[in-house]
Amino acid sequence: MRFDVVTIFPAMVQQAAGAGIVGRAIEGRLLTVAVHDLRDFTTDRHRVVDDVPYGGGPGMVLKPEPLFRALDTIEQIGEGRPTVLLTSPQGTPLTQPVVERLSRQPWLVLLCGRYEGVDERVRTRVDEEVSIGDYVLSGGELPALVIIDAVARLVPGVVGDEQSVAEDSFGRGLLDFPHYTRPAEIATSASREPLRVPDVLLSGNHAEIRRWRKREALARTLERRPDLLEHGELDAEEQKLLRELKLPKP
Ligand code: 4HQ
Repeated sequence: MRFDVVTIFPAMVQQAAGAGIVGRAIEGRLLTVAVHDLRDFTTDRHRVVDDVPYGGGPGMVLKPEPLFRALDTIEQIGEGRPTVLLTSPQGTPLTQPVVERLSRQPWLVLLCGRYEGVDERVRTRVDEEVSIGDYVLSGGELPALVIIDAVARLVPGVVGDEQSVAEDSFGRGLLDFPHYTRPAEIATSASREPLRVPDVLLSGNHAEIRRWRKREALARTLERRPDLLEHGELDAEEQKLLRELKLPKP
């Protein structure tokens, strides 16, 4: 899969994309991330990318022509047309189903806005606006990196353990269950109880462990994100566990 990112902070995007699991996938040629400096597509001596808004008001707007030239150049690279995304608070909220849909595209272009936003006419070249959440950032670089990270994990081979991707939180539409590692017990101060790993996880009873994890994932989801249970992709066992969790405590 290929990502092309257009930004006024190419070093920031290059740095972050080169780290961790995504960085390893780039080295392994599973992914290509090409970062383009928007200023390289200006034609004036001072490489100006922004201008004042028509109609007045505070802040600056990204000029359209450098973005159009960047897109013209990028679209020459491959055969076929890339899917062009603009990161913006007005966009489609980024959820795991949206991430899955984007991961089926072979080629994404991410336009990173800055300042108050981009000239509205740039949207004629954008296939979809994507928002990473209802808060205001100072630029689209972090959203672009979030999109790349979430999408890249679904490209076969990027995450070593395919099992972990399939079972991940949201992969199943529920919050994750609690995780523990050694030691099985941690002594704390004299007045406090030792912190123990739940016995079931040490039992070796894998059917029990699976049920416990399901119950914990459901209990957490019910407690913290009941909205996630509304769409209901629960199997029969999960529906039963959920009914039990909702019963008043005896
Ligand atoms: N931006 N999700 C870029 C965001 C944002 C978000 C603010 C995008 C500023 C210029 N993007 N503009 N939230 O806050 O995607």
